[in-house]
Amino acid sequence: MAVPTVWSYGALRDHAMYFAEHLPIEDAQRRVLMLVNPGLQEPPATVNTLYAGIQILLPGEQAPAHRHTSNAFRFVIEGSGVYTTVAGERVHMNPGDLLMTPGMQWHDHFHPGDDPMMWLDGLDYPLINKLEAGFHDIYADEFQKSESPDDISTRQYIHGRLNPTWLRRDSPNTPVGNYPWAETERALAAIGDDVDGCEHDGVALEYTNPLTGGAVLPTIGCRVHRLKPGFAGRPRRHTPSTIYHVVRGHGSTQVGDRLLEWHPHDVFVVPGWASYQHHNGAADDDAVLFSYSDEPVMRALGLHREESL
Ligand code: 1HN
Repeated sequence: MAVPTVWSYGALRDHAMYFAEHLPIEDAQRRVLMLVNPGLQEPPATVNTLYAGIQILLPGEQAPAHRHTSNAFRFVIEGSGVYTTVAGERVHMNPGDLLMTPGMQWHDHFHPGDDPMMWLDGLDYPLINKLEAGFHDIYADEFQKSESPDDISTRQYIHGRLNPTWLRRDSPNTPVGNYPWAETERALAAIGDDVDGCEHDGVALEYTNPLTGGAVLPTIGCRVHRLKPGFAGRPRRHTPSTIYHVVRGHGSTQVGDRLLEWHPHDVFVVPGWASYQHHNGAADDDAVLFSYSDEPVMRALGLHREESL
């Protein structure tokens, strides 16, 4: 059973750097530190249905192309310069960007920049494996060729409410390649202090599929939360299991009987049906959290349930 856990970025970063120095990318294909929940070691998972991993890519390195049924996304932590090629399109990565790799789309990563780059990988592998639907293919060549204009799937949908009419597709996945951090900041700034937001989750915005208004992936919903200075959330519990990543600020979240203290870039989890209560630890600074959960699965199965405490 998943237990409330926090992983400190300082320790993760040191491990990732050590790993990058000692394990050639050619041997690893991907260098990912999986954040294994102490209550979910075999098979390993971060919460019941989802994984979180910290991936590191060094300047000059390439992670070769593959695809899998598992849906994935990346949330960039530090560095710049990397682009990931997803289904033939190069998608550039900068801190705070949320990039999509829906199931069965070929993807490889290349780092032409100057500094190590690290990001959070989110995947639904634990769910897909439990469903015995995990398939994985290796690309015939090592890397994909660029087949469309760079970042076009981001640029075509960047407005969010003005969408290309010629691209309506019947897909359970968002057509957006990247939700850039600059746009996320703009959305939070546009709201400012004029609303209180949610009494549990703060000013919480969901990243949506612009064609449906629904979640970005069939199994994973993503959000950004602004906890105003001094924010003290009201406790609640819900059936979705949630993984949080701290974008900036510091604070704590009481999860069941554990108090999880968090700082920039830490990762922590709120297991399904565990009570949680967020606190922004600063009286005059925002705390900003990114979160993802299996809420779309709970809703699709009629299992979504929540309770204010
Ligand atoms: C994967 O394919 C990636 O493509 C990252 O970057 C993390 C964790 C488990 C299984 C596959 C990637 C992964 C992964």
